[in-house]
Amino acid sequence: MATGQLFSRTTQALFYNYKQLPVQRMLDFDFLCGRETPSVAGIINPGSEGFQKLFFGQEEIAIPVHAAIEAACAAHPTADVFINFASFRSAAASSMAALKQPTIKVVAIIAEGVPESDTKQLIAYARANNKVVIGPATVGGIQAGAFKIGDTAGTIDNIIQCKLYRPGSVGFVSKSGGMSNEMYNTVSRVTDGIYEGIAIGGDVFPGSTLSDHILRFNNIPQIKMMVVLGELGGRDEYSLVEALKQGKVNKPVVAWVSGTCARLFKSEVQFGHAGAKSGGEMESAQAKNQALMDAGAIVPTSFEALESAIKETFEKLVEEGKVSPIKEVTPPQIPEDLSSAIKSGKVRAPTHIISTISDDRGEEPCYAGVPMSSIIEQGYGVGDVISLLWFKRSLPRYCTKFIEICIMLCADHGPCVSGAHNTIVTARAGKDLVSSLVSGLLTIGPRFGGAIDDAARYFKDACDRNLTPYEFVEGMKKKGIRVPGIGHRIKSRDNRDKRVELLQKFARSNFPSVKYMEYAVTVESYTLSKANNLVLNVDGAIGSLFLDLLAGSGMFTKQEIDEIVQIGYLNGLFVLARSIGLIGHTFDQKRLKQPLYRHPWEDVLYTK
Ligand code: Q5B
Repeated sequence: MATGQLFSRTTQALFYNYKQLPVQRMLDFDFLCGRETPSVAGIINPGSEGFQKLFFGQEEIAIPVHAAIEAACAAHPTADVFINFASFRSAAASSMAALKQPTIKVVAIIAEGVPESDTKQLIAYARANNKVVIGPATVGGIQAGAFKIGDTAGTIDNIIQCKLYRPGSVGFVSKSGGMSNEMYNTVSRVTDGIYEGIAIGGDVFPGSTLSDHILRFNNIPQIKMMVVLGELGGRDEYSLVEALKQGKVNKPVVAWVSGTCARLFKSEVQFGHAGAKSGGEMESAQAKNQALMDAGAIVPTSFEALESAIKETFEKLVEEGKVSPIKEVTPPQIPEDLSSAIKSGKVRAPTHIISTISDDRGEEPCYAGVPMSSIIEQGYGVGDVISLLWFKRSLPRYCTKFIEICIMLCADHGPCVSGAHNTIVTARAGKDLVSSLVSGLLTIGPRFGGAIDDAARYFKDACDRNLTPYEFVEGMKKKGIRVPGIGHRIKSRDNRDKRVELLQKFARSNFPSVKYMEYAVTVESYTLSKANNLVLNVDGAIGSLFLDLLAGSGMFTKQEIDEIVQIGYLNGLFVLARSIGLIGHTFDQKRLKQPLYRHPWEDVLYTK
């Protein structure tokens, strides 16, 4: 592998399997380094296309999203790094597909648990084609001040603290991603900082090895010394030992293999990484540290002494004039995300919506403060749910039962009424459920089904003002208004509406008072004296009885009753109920495979 730089300040990557946080962290790092172009050229999200909005400093940018690797590579031919956030199940296949793209030079595989046989195939292909694999099971790597893979180096605060926004003189390679964050800190404290850091990953077969990167660092003039953090298990460190012995590395190498504590355990121990297993003597941390020391690496006596070993090595290079002083720069401030600023109490922002009936933020949704589990466990019905969501209170059982009766009685009234007719015609025109439903719902209004609110308004006003039926009806006539809730196309004195009778019967035996209903009945007696079909209809019965419910339940103030009537809650009962029937009519027509409806000519009067 050898050769030199993998990344630069213009390197761009394709990010596979979108994850918001690591991509945003890459872009924040770019901004911190003063990069002109974002380091993520495109996102690949199998099966979806479009754009993903993210921040580049204070500005929002739209990063293209591609459905396939090939399409992304074709669209971004200069993006040569492939950052693979796929799961362990699909990481190998997608990595191989990326390696096969001529534009891709480096593939970083984040997933843990990629099958070793798959990794071996990736390694073989990469080596044969002069490409670099970092990982699997890696956090990635970073070139200070230039390019960063995913979550490498952690938060922006850590990156600033470790001065990773500008290059130093140290090349660092480790197996562990977590420990590399720790070491970036250590290196920044005792040297002029990191030039490049790579975590090769903790698997038994890493895509690229410790020595691969050390030999590469050796060819990068800006790197003056190298730090290696190995770990027990496997034999990867011995390829570095060989390289050192063969004189292939001419810059100082400070190395430590962690896991010396493994000898304290009586049996074989598996540490965090798949490859970090205390095996035979050769694989022990002690043996590897000794071999590295014998080969010429600077190996401290303990992990605690690693920092001073790095410090001394760096100071020696300074004394020898091999390191030129770094020009310090002040990185720009990354604007804080509104959500985190709100969380920490630093800013406040006005909300855009106010809601008082339900809340889905907790463990379970609540309707007017009542958790979903209580609604189910306490046997609430649809009437109770309506009482919570519409009236924001738990109404007595007789009230919620009345609501349920209204819903059941108004659910349907045959195929010939306005709403059902529209729904049937729409369904037969091949439209979908929602279109067919709303087409029917849109007929609900002052003549059809939507007279409940007006009935309640006018009956309340007339009853509260003690108008006689004569004064009320004739007063309406003078104004040219038909009495809402009175009259029906097919119901009449001799063909009473059963629904009205049922509602009245229930109310008479359950409501404390039926004052408004009785008033409506006296109005009906008067209108019936004018015409046979001027009966109290279902809208009028519900409107007048709901006034009795509101006034008699003792659950509403006078002001609240006026507001409910004024806003117009009550047509909601018919809308909700009739939706059941209209949905039924839609399914019925579709089930019957009814063709497009065309009204017969014979049924139209053509005239001039
Ligand atoms: N006249 C319902 O009218 C209908 C009068 C009136 C005084 C009145 C009509 C009306 C008020 C609105 C209302 C809800 C349009 C009805 C429903 C759901 C449904 C439907 C279903 C279901 C019927 C003949 C004569 C005229 C009029 C006079 C009529 N209504 N006077 N107050 N309210 N009502 N809607 O039969 O002297 O000849 O000029 O608007 O409450 O929608 O099943 O079908 O479940 O689906 O077309 O039940 O009453 O009568 O217009 O020919 O009038 O009576 O002034 O007098 P009609 P028209 P005149 S429940």
